[in-house]
Amino acid sequence: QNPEPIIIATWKNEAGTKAGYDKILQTGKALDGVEAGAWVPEANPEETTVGYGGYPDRDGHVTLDACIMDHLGNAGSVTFLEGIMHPISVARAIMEKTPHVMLSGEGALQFALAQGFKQQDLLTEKSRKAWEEWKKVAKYEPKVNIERHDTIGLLALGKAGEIAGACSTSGMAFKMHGRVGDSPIIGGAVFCDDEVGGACATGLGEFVMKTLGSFLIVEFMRQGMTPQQACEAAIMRIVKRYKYQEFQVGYLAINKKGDVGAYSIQKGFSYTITKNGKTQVIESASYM
Ligand code: SD4
Repeated sequence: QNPEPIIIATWKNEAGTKAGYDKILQTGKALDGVEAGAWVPEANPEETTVGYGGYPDRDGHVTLDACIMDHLGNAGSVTFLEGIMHPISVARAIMEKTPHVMLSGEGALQFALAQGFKQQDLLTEKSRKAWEEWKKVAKYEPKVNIERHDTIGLLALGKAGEIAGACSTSGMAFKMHGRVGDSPIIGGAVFCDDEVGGACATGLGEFVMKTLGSFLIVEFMRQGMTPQQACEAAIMRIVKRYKYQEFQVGYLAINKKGDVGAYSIQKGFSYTITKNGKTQVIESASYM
């Protein structure tokens, strides 16, 4: 058991992990922490990969994917959602208030509105301009670290040592309309099991989906690997099979003792950790 809360997030997300950590201090719950952590980039118009201000798809729509999972194995997920600033909270509401795990598109929006979420335009002037600029050549090229992959994936241990995980994104910039990535896939971008620990993912979602990375990492930890070894083994699954030179995937994992692992294909992946009241951004090791 780990009575001292810990929260980690993909990339440089100090404001997110701090907000999540403070929330865990208040309510005790890891689930509240990962949700509060995701709210920060979701509401930040400067953050072009998550929520409000996210880059649109090639047709100019900001479409959001998110998921959340708790220590009891409950999960909620939302895909292809438009016009709602906090998809993570819609995912949580799906988990807590419906018999389903995943709602998508128009149906997800109707559910969110019925739950009292407010609809708003999420395309900022800055992101609209970036899209206009992109349209001149209109080439979908998800280049490594160049587009600032910074989908937020979060894992936390709450005051009872219980685990939770979450992920929120606007997906790959200028993707096809209707494209859904790994971020709402339970077992893809997020998985946790309170007997073992949790994992989360960022990067080019297609490869996380094809290898079901977060589930794989948790199962590797169950078999005895450390979080670091498990992240490395999951990256090797991708490296062995695909043209890994052309894209980035990064994984984070935590076990019930609070040991953390991080590994990516390319250099340039980092993660943020808040524990004992202190926040640090740490450069991940990488395959390349
Ligand atoms: C996706 N995994 O939609 C997301 C993108 C991402 O930082 O992680 N960006 O494929």
